Amino acid sequence: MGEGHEGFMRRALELARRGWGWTRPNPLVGAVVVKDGEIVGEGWHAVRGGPHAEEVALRAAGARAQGADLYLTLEPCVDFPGKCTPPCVDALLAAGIRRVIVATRDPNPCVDGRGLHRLQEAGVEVIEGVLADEARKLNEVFFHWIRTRTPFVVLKLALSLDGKIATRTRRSRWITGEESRRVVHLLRARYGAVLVGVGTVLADDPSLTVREAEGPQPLRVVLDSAGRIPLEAKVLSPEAPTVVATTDRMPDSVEEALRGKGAEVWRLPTVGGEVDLRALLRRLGERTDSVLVEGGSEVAWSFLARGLVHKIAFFYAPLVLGGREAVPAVGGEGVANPAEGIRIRNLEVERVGEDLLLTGYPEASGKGRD
Ligand code: AOF
Ligand code: ZN
Repeated sequence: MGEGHEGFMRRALELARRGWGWTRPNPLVGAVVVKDGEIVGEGWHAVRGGPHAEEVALRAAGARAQGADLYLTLEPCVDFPGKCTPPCVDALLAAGIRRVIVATRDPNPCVDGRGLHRLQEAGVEVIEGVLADEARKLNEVFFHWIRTRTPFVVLKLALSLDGKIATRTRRSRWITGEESRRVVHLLRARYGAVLVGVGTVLADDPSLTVREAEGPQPLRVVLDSAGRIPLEAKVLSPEAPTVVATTDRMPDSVEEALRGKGAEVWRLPTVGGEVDLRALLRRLGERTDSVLVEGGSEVAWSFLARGLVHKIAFFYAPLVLGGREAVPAVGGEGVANPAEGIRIRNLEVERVGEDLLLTGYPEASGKGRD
């Protein structure tokens, strides 16, 4: 696998990122057409329902695509029921592409190797696996959702160095800096839904919209088993849709009032009197590909303890709050023994302004711990 392949694939990945936030639940895809060592066409998937990356790049290349190489961050698609664009494999063959270099296969069960197979059958050379890890990471949401039809769950917390998300007087504004807050808005645009517990609504009254970044508004979800959400809560504002996830404990009058404010009310099965999070995720997966869980402390533990978090994003501020009555980042029962703790794999650290952003993947995610 030569340097040249990686260079062009890196460019394709860069192009793919331009669709950030707009393609869900479809993947981020980039395409580069190369003839005699030079780029003669580029494309990316810009918006859900719009043309695929391949189509855009082939159109840009025009007749120069004849006999050229095509670099793709994802296997090209084939025809399948319910699809809204023409299959890319046919377009590649019609354009006379000689060789296709892909980063990864498309895990969509309707594609899953069929695209590559059809190319090979038609005599097109296929090289697979160039920058595969980068490509899988770029589309970690799509890879999860297309296989499970449940959302990719990211737990985001803003905490002090000593692990608190609010002071002893329950105040949390602001622990992290402005840059971190801007990054959070970018995350809200990327992920399809944002979720908080009703405790956070009562304590902070967040609006959970995207304001400090370019991007689509997420679906807002409030976990509220008993129906305690105030009707004047900012999360019920009209700028973005809202779901209140509840149980039969919510009085009918509250449900009616919430509907009157434009919110959807989902009465879900329960576990120990609270909303069954697995049932919630199954229903949410019919609507979107991902959810950013923004707390609070009890909600964080509920998701983590059940093995329902796929990724964490913890923003640490260079600040110590102290206080035995302060709110810990993660509440609940916790574990009795350090060996039972939830281990985080592939931890990465980056600086965001004065803060540190730690990302990683909880080990037991998806398997379930309860
Ligand atoms: C995209 N953009 O650039 C590529 C995709 O409904 P459709 O016709 O847009 O097809 C969506 C599927 O096509 C998607 O789930 C994925 O399997 C495949 N590839 N999708 O949105 C692209 N190359
Ligand atoms: Zn396609």
